[in-house]
Amino acid sequence: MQMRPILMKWALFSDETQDYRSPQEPDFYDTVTIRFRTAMDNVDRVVLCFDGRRIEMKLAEQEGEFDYYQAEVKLGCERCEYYFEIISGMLCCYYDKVGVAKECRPQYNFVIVPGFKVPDWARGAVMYQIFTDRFCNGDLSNDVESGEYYYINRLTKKVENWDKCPDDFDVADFYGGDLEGVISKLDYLKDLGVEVLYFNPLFVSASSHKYDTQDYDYIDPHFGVILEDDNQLMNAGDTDNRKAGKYQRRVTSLKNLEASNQLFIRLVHEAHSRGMRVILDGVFNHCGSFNKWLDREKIYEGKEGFPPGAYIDKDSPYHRYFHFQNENSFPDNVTYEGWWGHDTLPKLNYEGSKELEDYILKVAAKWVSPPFNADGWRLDVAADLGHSQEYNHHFWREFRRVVKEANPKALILAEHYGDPKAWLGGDQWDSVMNYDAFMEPVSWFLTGMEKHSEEYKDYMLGNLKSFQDAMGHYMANFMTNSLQCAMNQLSNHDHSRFLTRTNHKVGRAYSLGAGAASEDIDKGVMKAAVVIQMTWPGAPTIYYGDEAGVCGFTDPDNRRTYPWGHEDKDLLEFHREMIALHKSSPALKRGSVKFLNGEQNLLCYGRFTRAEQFVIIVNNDACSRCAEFSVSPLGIEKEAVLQQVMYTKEDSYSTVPVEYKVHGGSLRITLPKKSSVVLKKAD
Ligand code: ARE
Ligand code: CA
Repeated sequence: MQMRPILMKWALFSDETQDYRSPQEPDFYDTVTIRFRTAMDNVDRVVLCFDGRRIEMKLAEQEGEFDYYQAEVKLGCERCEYYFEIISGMLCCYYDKVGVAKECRPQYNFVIVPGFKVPDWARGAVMYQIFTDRFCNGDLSNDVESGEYYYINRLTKKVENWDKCPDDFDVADFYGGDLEGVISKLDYLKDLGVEVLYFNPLFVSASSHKYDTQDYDYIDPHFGVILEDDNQLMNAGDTDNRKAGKYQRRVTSLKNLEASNQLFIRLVHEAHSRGMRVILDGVFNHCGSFNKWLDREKIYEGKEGFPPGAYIDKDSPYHRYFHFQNENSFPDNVTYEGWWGHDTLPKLNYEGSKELEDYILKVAAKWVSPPFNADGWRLDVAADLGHSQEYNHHFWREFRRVVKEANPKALILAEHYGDPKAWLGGDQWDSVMNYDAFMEPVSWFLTGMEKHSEEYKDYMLGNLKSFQDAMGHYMANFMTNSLQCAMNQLSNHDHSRFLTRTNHKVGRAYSLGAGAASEDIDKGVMKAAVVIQMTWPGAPTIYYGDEAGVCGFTDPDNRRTYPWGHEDKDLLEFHREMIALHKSSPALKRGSVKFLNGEQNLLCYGRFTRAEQFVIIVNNDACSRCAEFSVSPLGIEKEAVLQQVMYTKEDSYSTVPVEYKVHGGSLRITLPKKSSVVLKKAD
């Protein structure tokens, strides 16, 4: 009897990308072809264990060093799970989403949900997050004025110096950024390579961050349009209220509100005409205390057409929109529930009012429909919504139904910390802001900084094993179509900026100055991070200004203004190059991913399809390192040439092509300290 060679575990592969499952996003009752790769002539059998059935896979193709096994399955309308059993002589092992395993691991099974599709445009799309007040001031006439109104007992302040860092408490500080400013920079963003704009909240609200919605039906006129005439008219009638600090001057003018919505329509139109999409921040767990439903600030009290708010009167038609601890404390009932105790963020009581649910669902559909035509929602604190898990899931199912009905191509992307599986089963969200399987591991691998605590954890810095384990585990929480549109960020408005994190002691950078130069940062590490971001499965999302070298500790320092005119040109050009590379490569946008043999501080992985292969290596060490590893798992031939398409080190980068030869399947390369390379298999 002929002895079989040992089982080549490195060659075993399958995932939920197009190469190994077609169609990748099957419909109800579709027939799906599932493939599995092994080394050539290396195994006896591959069994597809599909929903309790054992299906013998057939050897369908031999190519290069591999055998491709194949099986077809007919779907119904239910979710199914599968994994593979590989048998070679006496040996048997399993293959699931995380890779080869000795035992079955049901939590890592591959999953098919018939009919679950994410918007095609969102998969691997390059997104750009804009905190509008701080991005660009395109219209001076709509600026919030100093002393215009009170917000949490503090008068609004117009910050006259665009380059000044935000103060400690800056929710009532306004820099004047607006939609006109964004429109004026659309060509800049297009040129950078951006495909999707994600806006922090834009609806009427008294704060600079606008997570406390005053009115879900209109864009805030300070971001939109303020017509002079209206201001004068409104001021005249309300001097007393204003003196008493109660009156928010401009936003209640219908003319301003409608003009602002018109400007938003123009913005979306301008973005669409450049091939860019627009997604909005949907803050539906809570509204703002300024909202007419509560009217804590008594803005609407006594005005024609406005019934009393729930704060003021127990008989308010909005009473059941909120949850009051003490039902006998009217008027001025301060016992309403606030999100995480914030009294500016009254939690909406959906279980108490079907009318409220209907209203918010209408809002959800309205903004993704003509004439507004937004392309989707990012959902604030989405897991907190409602008072029970049961209601929460009910709401998101309804939300998906109405949004997709209104606009089948709309994206539904939730903010979520923790395990998102319960919402990613195909019936609720498309995907999430990717903290666990992106921002967090990338941050501590490269900087030692833990985003959750903004603390420096020495033992996490360069810890490859933890990085691979975390990524493997958390990525398996997603079906691959969800993962492909997960929002992969290095920074955002809730966490310190990545460039600041590279100083390993985040707090120190706090408000040192607008430019990067004064801060003890490491651009080499930033570039390595962007290399990972642009070559990792998901939708790479740039937080405005990161590409220009903006620094900042966590909220509010992470909301510094965009440094127009004094951008870090080197970082900016580098972003442009990396984005272009990402966009031009199907393997980077939608291909498979596989770790290659790395070591402490040396991260090696591949992105690949059957047609295109990339090798990415990051040396995060403080000294130069030599890496030697096999690239065969990516399907690269034993003797091949790899072309360097990007090389980064401390203060420079290069796209000059350099050839690397693969010998006997193995690649040998030396990288200086804090550097990275992206290599592409030459055609
Ligand atoms: C304001 C001030 C802050 C101050 C805070 C508390 O700006 O400086 O520290 O009040 O007094 C919005 C504004 C914030 C504002 C907040 C409250 O953007 O500026 O803070 O409202 O008025 C957790 C949640 C997560 C949430 C963050 C903020 O899980 O959902 O906290 N993120 C969303 C938005 C925010 C927004 C809100 C919620 C409220 O993205 O911008 O805040 O609508 C760890 C934990 C996470 C925690 C995270 C960040 O990683 O694991 O659970 O997120 O830290 O703190
Ligand atoms: Ca302005």
